[in-house]
Amino acid sequence: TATPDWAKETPEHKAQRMAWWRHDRFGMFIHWGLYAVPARHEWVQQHEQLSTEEYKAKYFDLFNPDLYNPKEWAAAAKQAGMKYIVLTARHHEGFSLWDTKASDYKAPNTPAARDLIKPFVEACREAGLKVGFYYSLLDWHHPDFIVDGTHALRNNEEARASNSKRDMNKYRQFMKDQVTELLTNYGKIDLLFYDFSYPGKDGKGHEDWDSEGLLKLTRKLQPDIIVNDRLDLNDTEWGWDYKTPEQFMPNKWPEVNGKQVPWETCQTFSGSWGYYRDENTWKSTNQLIAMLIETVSKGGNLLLNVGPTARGYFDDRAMNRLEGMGQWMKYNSRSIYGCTAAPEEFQKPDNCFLTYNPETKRLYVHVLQWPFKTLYLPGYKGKVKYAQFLHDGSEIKYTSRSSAAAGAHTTVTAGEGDLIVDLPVVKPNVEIPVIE
Ligand code: H79
Repeated sequence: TATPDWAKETPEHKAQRMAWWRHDRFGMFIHWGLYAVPARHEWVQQHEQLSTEEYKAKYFDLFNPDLYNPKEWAAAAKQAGMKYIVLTARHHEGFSLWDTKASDYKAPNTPAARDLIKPFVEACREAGLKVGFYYSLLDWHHPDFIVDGTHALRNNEEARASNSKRDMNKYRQFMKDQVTELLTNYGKIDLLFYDFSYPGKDGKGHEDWDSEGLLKLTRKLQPDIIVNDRLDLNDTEWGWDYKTPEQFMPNKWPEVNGKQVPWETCQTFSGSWGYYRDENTWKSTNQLIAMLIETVSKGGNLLLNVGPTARGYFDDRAMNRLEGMGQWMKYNSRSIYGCTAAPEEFQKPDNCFLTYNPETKRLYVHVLQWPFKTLYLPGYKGKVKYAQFLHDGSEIKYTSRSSAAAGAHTTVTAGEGDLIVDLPVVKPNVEIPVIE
């Protein structure tokens, strides 16, 4: 597909637009909507086959986030070391968190009785965080959205029969009206996460959304905005800024046409995105820190999700993990911000992830499993000037095979080019120690 004129930009402008995102590496996703009330998955309307009338009758008047304080959200994100927040302005259920003119199905008409996006944006800015919106391409509420394989009423014959009266032209205009509001009324917006395309039989893709029109509008209203890859324009260079593996860790830096591309994995604490009270599959703080490190070690960003409760706060399971990550980041974020995959000449030691800061030329060895006294750095001889623990800046001694005193009681098994690092027997009191 040829690049349309409106999408043409210099590589310099693109690099400039993406600079903060490449540097920051760690953001917060927030999934919040009516589904926080039933508290059993953000797809509950679809899972339980509810019509939008039934769903609205149950939950719309119960949406009363009396403890909503976006300053607390921003503080929690900032404390965790996150640098940007992406909030679901509207998810698949079709409920808008802001005072949209395009729909009555919105927060101001619930007991919340106000635009919930405005104070969110203000709180983020005040905390120095970048602001992004998630915007669903699906809408199970809109009367013109053609019922398909993802729809809450996908198995309902009556609903399917209504498709002849549904007009996707109107739905496309509705999306443009809403995106215009979001990108006009809240100042500078740094990122837009469109979700998602599923082209094919009983699905929808770029023609159904008018993805090109949406993207054109997005870039016109916010020329420096960063846009994800879910508009089904994936075969083009201009149709997206970064790839978005969902709850998935690639085995290496993802490539498109043989070229490594910007990417961000979005991940959850427990599996679902919306607040799910009874889900018992929460990842540990240690796993989450390792996930962040692994992501950066492969050149990517981590967008880690919180599902706030119906009353508007982050529950203690979420807070606990955010605090744990923040504790680690407080002492170790130098191995995350501005970092990326290590140059290929540095091989990953056993049970470690590597990150690298190309500006300072510092290499970071994240030791996931504490070894007994010795860590071997394969082929690092001559490439290291000094080694220290990142968390306390204390020196770490190392030798190479030729300089190691091979007494009768030791058998040195390192290779010629390896470095042999002397670690303390007791693991330092930090979740995942980092050698700088
Ligand atoms: O917002 C969060 C999720 O609710 C949303 N994206 C994240 C960020 C999301 N959940 N699932 N998906 C996106 C992909 C869903 C795919 C499927 Fe299907 C829906 C598999 C089966 C039903 C669509 C229809 C694709 C295949 C058939």
